[in-house]
Amino acid sequence: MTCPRPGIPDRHPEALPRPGRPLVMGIVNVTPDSFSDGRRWFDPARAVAHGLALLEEGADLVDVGGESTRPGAVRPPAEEELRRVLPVVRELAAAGAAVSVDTMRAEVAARALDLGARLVNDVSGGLADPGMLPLMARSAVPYVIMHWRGHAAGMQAKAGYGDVVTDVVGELRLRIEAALEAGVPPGCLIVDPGLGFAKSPEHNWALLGRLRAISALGHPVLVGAARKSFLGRLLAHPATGEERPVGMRDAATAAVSVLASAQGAWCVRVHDVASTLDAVRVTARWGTESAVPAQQPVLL
Ligand code: PMM
Repeated sequence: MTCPRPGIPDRHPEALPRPGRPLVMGIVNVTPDSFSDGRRWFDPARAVAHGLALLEEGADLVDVGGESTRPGAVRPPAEEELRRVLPVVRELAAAGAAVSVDTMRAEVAARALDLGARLVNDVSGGLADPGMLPLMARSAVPYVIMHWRGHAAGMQAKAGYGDVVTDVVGELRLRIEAALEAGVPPGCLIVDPGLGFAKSPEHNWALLGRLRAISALGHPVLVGAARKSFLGRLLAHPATGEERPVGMRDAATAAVSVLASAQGAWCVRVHDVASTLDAVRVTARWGTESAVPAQQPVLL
């Protein structure tokens, strides 16, 4: 399957990287309130410097977002999201980076694409903004559809499932169908189980353990486990029960990256690029049958 962005053939430098191993997407949160790095990169100049540092570490893509999706977060107005994200996308794209924009808003996605973003990462899978799927149909760029049940403010109350894997696969299938109906080319679609989004730690572990059920949807899979609280809980202090602090979850994140890669993930989205890049390189060299993803989307 290909994702035909007009005028950009497969091997064009603007196409996404294709390193023969799972891609590593570095996170640049231009937010005052993200759980893992809120406020650290809120200033645009610092966000750009951080994005460049991630590229230096070897990130294949940098994912720029201006809205925190931590449970309970309040949405910024669209103007504010644009103000946060656009200067950072512009500078990183101008520096030659493969930039992904993490947004649920069609207007933000459209403006970021105009400035050179190459991928749209929509955690709502097209549910938050009715303009998103038509935009993706017109733009024909790689588009991440994540499993989502509602905005951060009330999402944890929606974490009720029969069998979480069956339910998530079924709901992702509906979003794929909606995207195809809107005219998004099938080769542009990437799917993501949405770890932590209306999910308990048990739900996240079940989804990771059966990741192949997500790849069976027939699209490349992106996994975003980095530093999330289910890892903090797993690694809680044995005596006090206190969650492992956010900044001390990168080894566990790299372990998830290894196992997700071995199950055929196309891309892992992480804060600490260096550790995960080493980990996926080892996995690819190990030669597990799927450490080189079977499904390569898109322009690649
Ligand atoms: N998680 C967060 C934000 N964006 N995008 C995708 N595709 N998948 C995710 O799991 C995901 C995401 C929240 O994590 P952060 O605050 O560390 O960015």
